[in-house]
Amino acid sequence: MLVIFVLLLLYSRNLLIEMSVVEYDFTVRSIPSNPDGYPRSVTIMHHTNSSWNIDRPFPCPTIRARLGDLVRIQIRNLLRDQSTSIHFHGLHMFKNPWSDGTVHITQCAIEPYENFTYEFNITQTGTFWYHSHSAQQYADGLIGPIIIDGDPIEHKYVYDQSNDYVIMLQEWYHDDWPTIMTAYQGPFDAYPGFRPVYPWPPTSFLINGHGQFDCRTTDCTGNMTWKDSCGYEYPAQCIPLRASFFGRCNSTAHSPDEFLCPAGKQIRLRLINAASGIPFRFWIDQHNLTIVARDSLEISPINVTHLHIPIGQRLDLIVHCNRIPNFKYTIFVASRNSYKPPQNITGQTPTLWTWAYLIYSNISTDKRQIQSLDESIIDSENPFFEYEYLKPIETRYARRAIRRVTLAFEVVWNNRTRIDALEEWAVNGITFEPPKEPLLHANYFDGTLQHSLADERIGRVNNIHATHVHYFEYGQTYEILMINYDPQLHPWHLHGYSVDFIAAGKIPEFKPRTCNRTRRETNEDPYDKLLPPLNSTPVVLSMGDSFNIPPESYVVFRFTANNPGPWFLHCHMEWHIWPGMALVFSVEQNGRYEDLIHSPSNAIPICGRRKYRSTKARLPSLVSFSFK
Ligand SMILES: [Cu+2]
Repeated sequence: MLVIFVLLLLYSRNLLIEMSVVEYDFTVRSIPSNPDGYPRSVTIMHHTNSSWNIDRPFPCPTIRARLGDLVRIQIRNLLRDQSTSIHFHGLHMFKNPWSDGTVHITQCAIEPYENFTYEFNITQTGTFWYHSHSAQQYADGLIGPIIIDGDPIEHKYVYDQSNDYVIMLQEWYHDDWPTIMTAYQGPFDAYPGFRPVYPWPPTSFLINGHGQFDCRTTDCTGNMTWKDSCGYEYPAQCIPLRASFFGRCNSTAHSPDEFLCPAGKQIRLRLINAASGIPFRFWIDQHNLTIVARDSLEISPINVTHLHIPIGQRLDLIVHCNRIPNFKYTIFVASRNSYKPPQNITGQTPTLWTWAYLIYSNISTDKRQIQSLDESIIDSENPFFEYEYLKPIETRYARRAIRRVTLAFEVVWNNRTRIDALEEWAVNGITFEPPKEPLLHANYFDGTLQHSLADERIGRVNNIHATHVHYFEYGQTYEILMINYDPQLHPWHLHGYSVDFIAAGKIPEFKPRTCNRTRRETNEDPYDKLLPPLNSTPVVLSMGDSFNIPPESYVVFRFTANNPGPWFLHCHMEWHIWPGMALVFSVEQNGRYEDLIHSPSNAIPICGRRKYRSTKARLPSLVSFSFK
């Protein structure tokens, strides 16, 4: 990292802020590694001027800056056969969608052997993360933490810098994601007898890129199918597949991580769920957790014995080191099915878990306290945890909304038709298709998205395929009602914003599914009775950018459209985006972004239809990136 202290002094709210330019130069490549002991190819990013960490190639390097800094990140793509892009999850890129890093939406993919530079001002503090936003690439390893120093937690809670830990959680597979997606989305009877394979279950869980896989498990003939709620049976992934192409599996390749908790002190844990399909449970034997921030925003502190964390979310925790110091205490990371980690529950969602240790000194005895929580005293199944418990630090009221947008989503299975893939997802009946060029380019250069939208086509299961966009007028406040008709939870993420959640609950008057997969029509009447009027200012339950929508439930949020540009709203289960569980919020003024956002660098690559048009792209006239 290169920090240039240019000592730019800016006047901001009458305060002098010292602004630095923080520069990174990263290279993306694939290497062999064995995160859980099973060797395979992984996709990583490392400092260009130094080699990668052989033992722990990911999480990739931490990006660290302060409020007001200008961050410049050059990405060199040395992957031989994949394009890439980097999304800075939770950073709003205020009036600067050029650096949001979402392929198809805000930029062209960074092709093999090409470079791209992200440049943005830091306008928020706290815990964030970055990941590839190109295909399912981040699930192959391209993830890393972002820490913006100077947040309120630093000032309010006492802990040493050396006891400020990032804990990134992932689930892990033994095949790479291009292969997994081909199996999942491959057509029925691609060859006689082929059935699409659901990307479940994962083989292991990783804490900061390390896990332990039991290499003795070699039998692949067991009960590797699962049934959906309509009784259809699907092949599941076989664990552990086969001998690795890359060499021997070694269960003890990595010993569990240890986190030092000095007796009598406090530590900070920055918990980040960087999984591609798993909501995690997290707890530490014998220790209470104080949640102090959610999605980088300080919350009213709450003490819990355990917590749920959906994909994409960040929870900052303070832990008191106040137990008997000569024990090791287990840090548990489990799937959401059970708090009884050693027990394997067979069936659709087998319980997986992994662990690390909390130690009080580097000479802690090896006597371990292993004791799972007493399920009788914890609310282990509350799916509305984040809406009930993660409250803003001060009482906050949502702004009046001018309009409600309802987004109802469901799976539209294809197993009946046995044509194409296993499943497609639809939001309001629309299965998302990428546009013909990045939406940001279309609007900025031509003033309209229309010609960039994918050609609509009729789906096979009462759905249509289209580039699903909702339009919002700059400066206005809107209410979004999201309805999950599916019997599983989905973790959603909105780019560009933190939103105010004002309601969440089970779907009123819910009718069980009929299994014939006709599209559900949403009746808004029950919601009109249930929800506060649009012109009211209800109390905000929680704020964030990454949120869980529980099974057969609804979640309502309000947001003020003050950040112009095309912002992706999508399920963060990686295998749900591609089959269509996504849409775009386009925040514009009179249909345009141009006068509201910063100018792009004159070097932004163009792609898609623009590349082949006879008239040249209208390139910006400014020679350098400017901040208005
Ligand atoms: Cu999903």
